[in-house]
Amino acid sequence: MDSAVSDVAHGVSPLVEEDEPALPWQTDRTRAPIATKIVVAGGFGVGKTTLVTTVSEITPLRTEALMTEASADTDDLTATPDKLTTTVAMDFGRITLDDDLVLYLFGTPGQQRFWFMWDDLVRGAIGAVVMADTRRLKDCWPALDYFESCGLPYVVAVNHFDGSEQFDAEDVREALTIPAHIPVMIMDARRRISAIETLLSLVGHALDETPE
Ligand SMILES: Nc1nc2c(ncn2[C@@H]2O[C@H](COP(=O)(O)OP(=O)(O)OP(=O)(O)O)[C@@H](O)[C@H]2O)c(=O)[nH]1
Ligand SMILES: [Mg+2]
Repeated sequence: MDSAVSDVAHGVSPLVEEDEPALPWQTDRTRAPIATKIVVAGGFGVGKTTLVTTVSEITPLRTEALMTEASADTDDLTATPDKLTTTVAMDFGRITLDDDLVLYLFGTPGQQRFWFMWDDLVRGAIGAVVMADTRRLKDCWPALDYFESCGLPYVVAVNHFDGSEQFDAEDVREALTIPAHIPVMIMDARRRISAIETLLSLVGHALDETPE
């Protein structure tokens, strides 16, 4: 699929081909922007803060705290040996798509001791991105269970880490037994285009799932 967005840090190019004339609704500046809330969830250290930071057009709010040896037994750093901090409340960022769709992004904390905050973080959200790392797929189970049980639309985004084996999205779907109607995609949370395509997929899926 041709990418619909630019890879620059600020401003997102219109979702139309260059030689395609803009439709009247696309140039109507009087339309009020639609604001939506999206949650970015997943296991510890899977790249939630990275995703929010990569796409945000404002300076993202981050609540990182240094990790100490006290967490060594609970937080496995084998997959991310350079990781020094963890999110202790939430990440917050904003991205405007197509001039009038504003996504407010809320990244969850990954450590299990902060899961009690999820009920507050998801309130009012239209959907969630559940991030997964193929080296530790089971870490995303709690997030999958959570969104399945509360009925919030979600997509699964496999954050591909350098050096890890690359799998097809369909292999990941099978491994996690994700139903056919839920999008599963391979992405890179450090690449703006890739992260925005994940968000667009979630918005499309949430629209499909939400009754008029
Ligand atoms: N190679 C690679 N590294 C990544 C990618 N995404 C994140 N990282 C790195 O992986 C580490 C974890 O990233 P974070 O964004 O802090 O993960 P998180 O899910 O917010 O972590 P917690 O809030 O502690 O649960 C950081 O050191 C990132 O630089 C990726 O796509 N590829
Ligand atoms: Mg984080």
